[in-house]
Amino acid sequence: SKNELFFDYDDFNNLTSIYQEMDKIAAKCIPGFVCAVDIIGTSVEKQPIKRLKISKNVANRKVIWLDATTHAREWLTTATTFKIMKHLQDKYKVDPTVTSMLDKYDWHIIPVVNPDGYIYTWKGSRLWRKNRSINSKPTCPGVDLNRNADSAWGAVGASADPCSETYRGPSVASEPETQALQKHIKSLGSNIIEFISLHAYGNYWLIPFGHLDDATKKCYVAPDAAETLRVADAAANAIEKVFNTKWKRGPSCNTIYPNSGGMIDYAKAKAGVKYTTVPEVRGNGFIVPPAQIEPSFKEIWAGIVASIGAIEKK
Ligand code: ING
Ligand code: ZN
Repeated sequence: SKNELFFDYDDFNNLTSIYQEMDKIAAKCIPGFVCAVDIIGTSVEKQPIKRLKISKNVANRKVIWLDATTHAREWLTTATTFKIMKHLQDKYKVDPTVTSMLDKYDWHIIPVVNPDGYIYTWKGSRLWRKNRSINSKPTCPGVDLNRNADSAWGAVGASADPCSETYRGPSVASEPETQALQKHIKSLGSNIIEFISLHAYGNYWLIPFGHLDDATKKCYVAPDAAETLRVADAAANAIEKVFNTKWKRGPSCNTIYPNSGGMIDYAKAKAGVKYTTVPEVRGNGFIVPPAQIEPSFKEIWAGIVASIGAIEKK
């Protein structure tokens, strides 16, 4: 957007505009709901990590967790969360699906998990992925925040080299951004009906796990793998119908590549969240035209609605 304080839902926006728009959404909360923007943690460079909560303020209500831009360059994911926030706000008591998604669940939305990285991409390094921490090689800053979490940390598909794009960090959950997310995920625990962490790109609905089985050295298969795949299938099939596209689905380990220290694996293995997912939004690159924002919203919304429907029908 041209004016730095003007928020455009059909364009990409800088962090200042994003945080201002979250406050605006909270200020005109949906009637009957309580909205809050909370700072759930502080980044390496002291930026707040902000979460919009749309709730009924009833203890132990189930929560839909939605986050984006763990990786700085994945701008379409943040834009998609804003379309979802606006849809919730504009269509309550207008669209029956929106009404039920709000009447049944609180929403916790973190549009930018990695504010330092996001700011850096706006300063010209458009393809930056990691956060901005200074490590043992000062010429190579940044930790991959999706390799730093406390789940199989330091194993396959993550690097010990600070210069790598998938640097795992000096120790497990070393980064303040990781710590902030883990703390809030853990405190909600099984109250989270579905943990959704948007990434870009490639049309995937990914579920745990990323790591290998110690004994077989093949991709680890969770005891409830068939059930979580049933839900991923429901999501991916619903998305495919929106624009007649193909979406792959399945455990990250064998659907894209083996990995460790991922946040969806932490949420499932360490915080007791049964259904966790990384949808990889549409596109074939990180730099996409703003015209992709609305179709991405339509797809991800369809996936969320279908996955929640499948979870409810268990
Ligand atoms: N993809 C994810 C990444 O961190 C992923 C894939 C999903 C990893 C789930 C771990 C767990 O590499 C992108 N595009 O970042
Ligand atoms: Zn990513």
